[in-house]
Amino acid sequence: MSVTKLQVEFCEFPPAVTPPGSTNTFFLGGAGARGLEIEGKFIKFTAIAVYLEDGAVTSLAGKWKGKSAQGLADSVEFFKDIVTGPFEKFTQVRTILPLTGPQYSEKVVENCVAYWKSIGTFSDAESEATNKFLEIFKKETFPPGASICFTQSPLGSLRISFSKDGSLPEKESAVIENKLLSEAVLESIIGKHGVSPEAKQSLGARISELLKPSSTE
Ligand code: HCC
Repeated sequence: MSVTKLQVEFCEFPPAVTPPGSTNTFFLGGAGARGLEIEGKFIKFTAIAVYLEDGAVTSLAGKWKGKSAQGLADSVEFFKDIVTGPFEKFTQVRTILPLTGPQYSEKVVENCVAYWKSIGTFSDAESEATNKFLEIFKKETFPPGASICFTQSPLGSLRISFSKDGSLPEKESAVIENKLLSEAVLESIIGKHGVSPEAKQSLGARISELLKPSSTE
């Protein structure tokens, strides 16, 4: 597959990876910064890359082939199909500014819970899974350039791993078996109210290109 690498601030994301906890190859679907507006200035906190298992292209083609970059980037359903599709996903979050484990994980959990409330689901299993998630991050610190990695299987396991730089961790630090949490972590980044509109634009443009009739025949 012909995909390029991407650079977000000082973070370079290679075009293809084999993530921890998987034997498959994944392509770089898209990447972008996650920032916050602070006193009128857009401050970039993290750089987020979303990789998809190679089989994702065939899976997405049926419904999305021939759609424009903007058509995909603006479609809530397109991102839903990425989040819930029957292929593995790998998300690499790199810190641009330093964050502590609790700072990062509390934000993620807050967004996941908001998402579940919006779709009317939230049970003891999710409450337990989010507690486990917070526990895993409790003692971590992320200096600039560190990586927080999530390998999401379509069956619902969420593998979490860390590295102090851009290199991929050899093995995962923890696994949480909860499908809704695994999906919500990615949904909170690229879903309807996702924290990285830049990553959504990037995914729309690159996947539109990959699904161009000429490049998939
Ligand atoms: C999420 C929510 C947040 C992030 C994410 C997924 C994220 C957090 C950045 O990747 C951040 C910035 C400033 C803070 C705390 C966290 O990248 O004070 O669902």
